[in-house]
Amino acid sequence: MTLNKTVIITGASSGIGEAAARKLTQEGANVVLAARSINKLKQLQSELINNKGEVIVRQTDVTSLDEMKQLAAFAIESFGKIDVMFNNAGLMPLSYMKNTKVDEWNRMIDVNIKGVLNGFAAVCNHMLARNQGHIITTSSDAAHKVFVGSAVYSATKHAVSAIMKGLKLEMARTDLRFTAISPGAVATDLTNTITDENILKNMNEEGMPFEPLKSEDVAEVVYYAVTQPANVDVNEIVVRPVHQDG
Ligand code: NJP
Repeated sequence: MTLNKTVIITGASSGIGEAAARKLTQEGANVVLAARSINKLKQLQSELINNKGEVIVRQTDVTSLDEMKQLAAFAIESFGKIDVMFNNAGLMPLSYMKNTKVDEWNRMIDVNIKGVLNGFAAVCNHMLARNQGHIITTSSDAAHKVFVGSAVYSATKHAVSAIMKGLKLEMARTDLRFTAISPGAVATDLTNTITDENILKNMNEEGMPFEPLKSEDVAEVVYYAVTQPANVDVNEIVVRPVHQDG
């Protein structure tokens, strides 16, 4: 069965977004890949060329509402509709609060929270006019917990959780759907944004005591959410490695 959907994926230049692009185009979805690294997007586009679904790319910074609106317009121009907005872009520069990495706090607020709001704002009118559409957001198990070093990251993901719950409540009389996917540890480049020496030292000393998920595992969850019947709204999925202890 071909997945006859148009899906915008933010943060598609690596990790979970890239894996979702692979999976969804294999299944026939047309995808619009967005991130700041345009060369990585073009490279991925060329790798996916033989998949069933079509791939187009657009350099987009999710913190810019204008760029997000242009991304949505580009998707509609190219494929005639947007079925799914996958708000996946994010960063996780964990740090101790005492080290006052204010720029990193602000950056997480801009990308992880405002980026998600911009994603919704960019497609809201289109989806409401069609009374059809699906907002999927990569949240985190950090939306359900706080650990030392995660205060601001967890705050951004708690905010994502509140936004997704608010959308679901407000839109319950429409046919729009809302899914927050909260992964545990996934092997991606996400930790590359960490600059706090204390956190890096701890990470190096402790290592990871269990095998993380692969991006492909999370891509399967995205596929599950988008392939449910129209009357089924999967609102929240928490998915962790089998040996991660919550
Ligand atoms: O990480 P990574 P993931 N505008 O670093 C993009 C959540 N999560 O796949 O712009 C647009 O490979 C960046 O692209 P570029 C996490 O919070 C993960 O793990 O070219 N895009 C890249 O494509 C995040 O929400 C884990 O630099 C921007 C992508 O974001 C999501 O998973 C656990 C951007 C990051 O890809 C995907 O992250 C968890 C901007 N301003 C939640 N800034 C995990 N990996 O363990 C960044 O609970 N990007």
